[in-house]
Amino acid sequence: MGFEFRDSMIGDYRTQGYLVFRQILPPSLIADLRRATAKAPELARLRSGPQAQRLQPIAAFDLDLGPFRRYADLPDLVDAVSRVLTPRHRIGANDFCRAGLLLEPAETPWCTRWHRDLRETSGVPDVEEFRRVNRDPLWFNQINCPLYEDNCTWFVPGSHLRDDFPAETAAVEAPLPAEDASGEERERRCLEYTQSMPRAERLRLDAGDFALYHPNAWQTGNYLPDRKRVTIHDFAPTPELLDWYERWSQKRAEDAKPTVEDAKPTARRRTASTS
Ligand SMILES: O=C(O)CCC(=O)C(=O)O
Repeated sequence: MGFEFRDSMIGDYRTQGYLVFRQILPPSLIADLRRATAKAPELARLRSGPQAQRLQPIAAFDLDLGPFRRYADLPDLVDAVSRVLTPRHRIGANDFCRAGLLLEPAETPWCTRWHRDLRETSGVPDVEEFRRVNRDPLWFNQINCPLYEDNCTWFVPGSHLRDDFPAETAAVEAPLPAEDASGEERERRCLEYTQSMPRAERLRLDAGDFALYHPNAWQTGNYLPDRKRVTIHDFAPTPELLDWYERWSQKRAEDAKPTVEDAKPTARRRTASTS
């Protein structure tokens, strides 16, 4: 059965922080997107090595964006996103300026640490503003749209609406597998690590599903080299959210600029600080 919108999805998304539109992409579009992304793993590995996990932004690479534009304009998808978020949230805004492709590693299993994408400490343009918009379930959003079955993403439902629990911060720090462990040991340890987060759920996605989720909820990814992955990683911004990211980028660039103090010779700085 194809995708059908249910009104309960609107409330589910706000309280859980994620939602999956099952089989919303038609097979013909999946085929076109698979063709358009066929060389993405090679491009990503040439650029970042065999364990590359993403190619981003797609607009910076020699990929046919035609099928991506058809995905962004898909009537069922535009309708579902506008009902769960608002009609002002549009996929493909700014011609996929932040969209990427999530890929499987070529050599060995690995996982990222549990994280929230953005926190007050992420160099946000205005901390008070961030506190307010971050508790609005519709302000930030992220998308995973798999072109092949994808079981990599893990998520803690409801965590977008609250601060961290102590058991969660402890789970983040649990040990990850050693670099030189065997593939099977790494696979087992990464799985145990992701499962150790209280209330964590795995997003079990099939080709053509569309997961919408809050990027500042607890999330992680667990990756196996023998499970092909090509998943569109995207967002559906409003003009205000695009502006927020622009201000965030500018603030981070300013924060990264060396200060006069940084430019002083190290010995002089050491003397000054002890005098
Ligand atoms: O690979 C994934 O699906 C996880 C993505 C993730 O953790 C992130 O975007 O920060």
